[in-house]
Amino acid sequence: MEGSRATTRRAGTRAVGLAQAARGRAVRAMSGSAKLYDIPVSNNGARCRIAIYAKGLEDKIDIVPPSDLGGIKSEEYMALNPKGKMPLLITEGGIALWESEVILQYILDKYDGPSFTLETPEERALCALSTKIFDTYMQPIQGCLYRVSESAEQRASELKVMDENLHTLEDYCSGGEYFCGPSPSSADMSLFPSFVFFEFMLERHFGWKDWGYEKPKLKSWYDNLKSGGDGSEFTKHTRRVYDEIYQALVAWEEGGRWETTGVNAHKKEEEYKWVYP
Ligand SMILES: N[C@@H](CCC(=O)N[C@@H](CS)C(=O)NCC(=O)O)C(=O)O
Repeated sequence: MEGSRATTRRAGTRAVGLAQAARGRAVRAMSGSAKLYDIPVSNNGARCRIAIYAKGLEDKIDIVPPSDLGGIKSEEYMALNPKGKMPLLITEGGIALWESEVILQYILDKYDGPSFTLETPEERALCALSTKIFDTYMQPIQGCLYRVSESAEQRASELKVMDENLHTLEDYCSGGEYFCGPSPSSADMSLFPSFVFFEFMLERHFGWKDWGYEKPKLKSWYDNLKSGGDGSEFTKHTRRVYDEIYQALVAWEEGGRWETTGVNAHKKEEEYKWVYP
């Protein structure tokens, strides 16, 4: 796809028509070095940032803010990602890729260096399943922890589903150093950044004593990736992403986010359950 077939059109213009896109061909933007549009607080984008750091790709993929294209809801950005969300990858050849798991798998597949592929089909299936559980049942409602919600009832019911799915993930966590066992995989990259949200928000803003109650495997996995220690190269990168997200969440907190999004007001409605267990 790279090289001669790459278009030279500016990012933001529709490089192929809708009919061509509809035939399953990728939307192309500009060619040149790859660009990941993302910001530090973005937990979905962070799975791609871990891959970029862990494969040593910072000179091959520039991480730039969506504001370079006028922001995620600008016409220019939405021509490249019609959902208006981060992350967005423009490949070296000018293909616009979105959905963080698709971008992550592309980065792991495309570039030299460790592929983080697990050894057996069963391990790989469990890695994919763990990520799918999060992306299908948690990611779409994680906003209940920090965004405006229609009502306290809706926020509380989504919080309950989050809690249930944390228990489901506990069942699939290896209990070893990494999510799927002794080796790091894409499941670590995909899940860890969101657990930075969970620890921060459930304990500091929802008053949970322990975000990982009754989930010893998830806790020890998370603590390992958060530690950045023990001589493991991989945990240095997860720790780096932890710091990026944590600092951004502190800035949200200082800006009064849990007040302005109505979380604090909802928590006063005592007929709903906010603190687990
Ligand atoms: N399923 C998408 C979710 C993307 C997503 O929700 N991204 C967040 C940042 S982590 C975002 O752009 N939020 C802003 C918005 O929805 O307006 C993915 O995995 O890429």
